[in-house]
Amino acid sequence: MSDADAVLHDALDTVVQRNPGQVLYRQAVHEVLESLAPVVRQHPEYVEGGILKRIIEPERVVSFRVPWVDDNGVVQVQRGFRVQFSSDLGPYKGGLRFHKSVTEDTLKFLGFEQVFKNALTGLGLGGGKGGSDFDPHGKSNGEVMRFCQSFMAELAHHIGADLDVPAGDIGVGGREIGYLYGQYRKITGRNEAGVITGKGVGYGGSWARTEATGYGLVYFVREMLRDCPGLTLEGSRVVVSGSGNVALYAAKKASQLGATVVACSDSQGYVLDEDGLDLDLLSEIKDVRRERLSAYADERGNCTYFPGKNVWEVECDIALPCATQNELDGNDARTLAENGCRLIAEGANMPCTEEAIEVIHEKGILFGPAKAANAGGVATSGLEMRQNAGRLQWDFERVDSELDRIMTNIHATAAATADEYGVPGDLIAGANIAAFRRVADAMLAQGVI
Ligand code: NDP
Ligand code: 2IT
Repeated sequence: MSDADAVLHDALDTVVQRNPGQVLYRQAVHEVLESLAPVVRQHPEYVEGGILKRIIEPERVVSFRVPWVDDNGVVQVQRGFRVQFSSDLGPYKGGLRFHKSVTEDTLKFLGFEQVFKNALTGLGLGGGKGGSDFDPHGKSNGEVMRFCQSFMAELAHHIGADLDVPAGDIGVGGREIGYLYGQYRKITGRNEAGVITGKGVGYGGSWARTEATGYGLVYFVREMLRDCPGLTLEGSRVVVSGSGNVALYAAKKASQLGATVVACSDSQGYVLDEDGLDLDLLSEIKDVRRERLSAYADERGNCTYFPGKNVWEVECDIALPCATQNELDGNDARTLAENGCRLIAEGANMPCTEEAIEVIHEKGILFGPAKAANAGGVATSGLEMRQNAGRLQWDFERVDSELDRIMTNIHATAAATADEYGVPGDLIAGANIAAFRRVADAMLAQGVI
């Protein structure tokens, strides 16, 4: 084993020893470290500066009790967390996830990914993530509000516009951000708009933040397709998984650019609509009425709902996993390849398992990794922070064109870095190495702190 390999092996071993049972965190670290051998070989200063030992340990993990009262007057208790992973490039930055499956492991994996994703945006953003095992499904607005207020009663002590800036993720959209920000203002007595992003455009939010992750994903796909002769978005057949924020706006942008988006899913099943999904109806059902996807099929007619089935069985040219981690495994990747899929880009964080990624490589499918492909959401959050700091608001077109520029640049950087380190076309390695170098150089410059 070379020295570089030994250092990387030791770092992964430390993660395994120190974090028993944290399988998602281990998977996320493994994927990054696997890419870094060429860069560690060329740059002994990273080993001498202890960078690999330092980046695998979050700066701080805050864990707290979140008591709230449900509509029946019963006291409920949830767990809340904020993982402040790295502040080397700027304030900790990353979303909040409310989902029943959330544990410290989930948020450490997401926080670790966020550090590298944020580095790729080129903005001054550190990395963090937070959330709770609260399940918003089926809760009334009043219950969601009381939960958010209790969550913020503790979180407020740990965040700030120059310290740590949360945003949304699974289960946290515009409604929750509004309640969270309102409670922050109440607690601090201040209008500190830059403390949280994803706010409504009427009270300090940025135009295009709602659309940004999905739109950015499709801008990234457009760039990838320059290396895919014979396939363009125009005329392609696309499948997305999920039907939340990322899935909906990825589908909208893909169909604006001429694709037919034939299927999407939720945790209960998927819908296949050969004419192309009616995205206004989908948005009304999921975003406004907060109903299940099965309601879409009931109202739309002439399409089929498959309860309990896996959306990756649907034939497509382009697959966009936009739901959750490890939702696309090795068998799904084989099915997609057999059905002629030529490009997979990750809208969700770590949606493809390690085995899926191996199959995708073997089969020669183009692959856009999450840290690069879904960075448009946090990049636009960075633009929201910038607008808040300047006490101004840009129009939709300006934010959208900045987003497009950033996504185009991330693709170019990942592709050029892959070439430079001898793995042309490997956007996973290109993105991981480019992001690592930016964070590592900032750490070296600032000393061992
Ligand atoms: P939403 O809560 O808006 O939507 C999540 C969607 O994924 C829902 O359709 C949900 O179905 C489905 N889903 C969630 N968990 C599971 C599960 N365990 N199994 C199957 N389906 C599931 O979240 P977002 O769209 O914001 O986030 C989706 C993904 O994108 C996440 O991985 C997130 O980390 C990532 N992401 C989000 C960004 C953002 O700006 N929002 C930015 C970058 C990445 P159901 O309602 O049935 O649970
Ligand atoms: O995973 C992500 O990048 C997000 N959920 C968005 C984070 C943000 O701060 O906008």
